[in-house]
Amino acid sequence: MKPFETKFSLLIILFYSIKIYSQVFVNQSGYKTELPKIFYTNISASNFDVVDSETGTTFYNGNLQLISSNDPGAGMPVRKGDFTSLNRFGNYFIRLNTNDTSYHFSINQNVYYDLFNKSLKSFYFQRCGAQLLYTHAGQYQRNICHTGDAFFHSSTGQSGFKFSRGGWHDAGDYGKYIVNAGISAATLLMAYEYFPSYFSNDNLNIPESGNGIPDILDEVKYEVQWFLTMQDTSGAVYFKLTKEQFEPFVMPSQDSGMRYIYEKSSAATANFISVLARFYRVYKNYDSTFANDCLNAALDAWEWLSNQISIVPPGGFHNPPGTYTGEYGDNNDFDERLWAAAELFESTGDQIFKEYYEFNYNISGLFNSTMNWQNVKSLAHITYLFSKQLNTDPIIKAQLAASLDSYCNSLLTKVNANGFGVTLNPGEYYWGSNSQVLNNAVLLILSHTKNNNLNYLKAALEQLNYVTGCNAHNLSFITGVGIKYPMHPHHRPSEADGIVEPIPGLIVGGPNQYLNDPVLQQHFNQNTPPALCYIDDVGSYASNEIAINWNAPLVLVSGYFNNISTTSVEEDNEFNPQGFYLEQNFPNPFNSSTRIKWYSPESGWQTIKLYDTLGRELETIAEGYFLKGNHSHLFQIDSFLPSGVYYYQLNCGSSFLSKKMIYLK
Ligand code: 9MR
Ligand code: ZN
Repeated sequence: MKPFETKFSLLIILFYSIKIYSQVFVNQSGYKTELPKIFYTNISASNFDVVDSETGTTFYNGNLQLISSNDPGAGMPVRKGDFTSLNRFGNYFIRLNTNDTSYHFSINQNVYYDLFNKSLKSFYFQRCGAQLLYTHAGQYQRNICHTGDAFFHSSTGQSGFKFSRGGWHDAGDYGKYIVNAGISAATLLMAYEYFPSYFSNDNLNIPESGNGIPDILDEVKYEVQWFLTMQDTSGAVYFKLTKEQFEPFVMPSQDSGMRYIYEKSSAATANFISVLARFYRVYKNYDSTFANDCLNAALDAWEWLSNQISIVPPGGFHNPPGTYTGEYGDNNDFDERLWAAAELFESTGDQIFKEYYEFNYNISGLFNSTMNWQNVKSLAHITYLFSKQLNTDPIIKAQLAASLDSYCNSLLTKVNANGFGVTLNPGEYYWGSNSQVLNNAVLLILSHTKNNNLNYLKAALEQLNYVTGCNAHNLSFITGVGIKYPMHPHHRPSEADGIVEPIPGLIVGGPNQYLNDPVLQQHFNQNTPPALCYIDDVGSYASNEIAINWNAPLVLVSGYFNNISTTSVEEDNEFNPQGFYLEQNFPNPFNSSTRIKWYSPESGWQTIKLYDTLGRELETIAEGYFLKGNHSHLFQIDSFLPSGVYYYQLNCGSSFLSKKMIYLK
């Protein structure tokens, strides 16, 4: 090495190590107006400025709070800064009094739009048996794959071919597994079912966009159609469709060789029931024929399942000799059956399913775990707790609500014990830990809708903050979202397509203290703080792979925060210390003769201004000295303004409140 090169690489190393060890961790997606705004740092500074990145003007300064001098998760000191009350739309960075700075981020109403869209669109990029066209996939266009799906594996005792094209590739590999697809599809359906107005977009630019059906349902239908092919005439459902070995890192269309359907399983059958019963409910208003086919398939599956006294195959599915693809091993199908019964009850109101759930619901406790592919008990309980059936048992519902509340309280305890506000204790950084964090956020959000406890909402937001950059890696764990994100996910198309940028919107598994792959073992050991056991290396399948069941809760949580109406938030003093009230206009859309109403807690000079979705000020709607009390103003706007989404913001002194409006000429 020449002396010059040595010096140069030393410099790089020095720079790199400074970057690693002293940092300011922000949500790289940005901070939504009116919601809490928290960041973290491991630098021992005492205060911080929030600086407008265009003008250099400081708009906020505050003190840092020492959370932990040695955080047990991340093994570093953690300080926290809070700039919640800064509601001015703009682009900023944090500057500590030590002069250390953060990545740039924005404050506006739309910061989660990109994250939400990309995370949902990523399911389209996982489609199997379809060509992805340039119009929908852009540079990630690719040829059709796996048209030969699939042949029965000899372990099924059957032979020959069963048409089973379609569905999503499970993860970084090209396999398709009913069990894992079950929680994934169900979580997307849950998002739509509980928050329909948040998840009704039909403009995601997938092939079905613009067909009048929400894209999230179109995307799930793509999976559901594959589910239907995995059912046997007996009603039972086959466990998975994969090769015997994981594929080489080639594009899906280049992946040749036999793919097999593996044996029937009770866990797969129960997952199938839950998804199809749920799909029926949300889809019947769009296409009742297809929806009924789904319900009937679910009922046939139940018919088979209810005749199996114990788990099928005995001990749960295991790979037969010679097969090394994913196993999704689970020797207990109690929770899957309970969930299937709850979904069928919700879809049919039938006494049989009601009794099954009510007889069994408390056998292994109520809410005492967060859902994951292996344990879906909480999904069963959620369905009953949120049931719209009239004949539910009010006592059971009350028990479930109380149990969910106390479970969410235990999540708050974890938040408080963790330097970064994450719902993981040391020991809980398992394979796919990021999805556990997000599923915890799902429970917090659902519980908040029941009891309006704002601490749950704040905690849910902290979980989203964590995966978008408020973590010890100073990394957004989602490809293509934020500034620094994984560039080498264990995802075959992202690696094989020859494009530097990975396919966007995919969340990686995240820190895994159990070091379940050779790359993790090479870089870390059991003394590594659990939250640090992550590496952006394509070989680290146990920390840097992507998977549909990890992306699904990201869709729910980011879509929720993208759309959340802050009305409930404003009514709370914690979020609105000044007591302002700006009435959300119903019906939204707006037209140029909509009356805007607000309440001023004090007299003073007040303005209402109009902004576009990028936070650019367009014009002043109203301005003047207003007395304490109720006011209203007729929205009068210049005729140049095109129809679209805007924000209007009420401003008095240092207080701001904003609302989204859909303006229709
Ligand atoms: O997500 C699964 C994780 O919980 C398990 O610990 C791990 C090992 O069994 O398997 C993970 O699932 C993988 C599946 O088996 C095959 N496709 C990729 C999945 C994500 O890594
Ligand atoms: Zn495929």
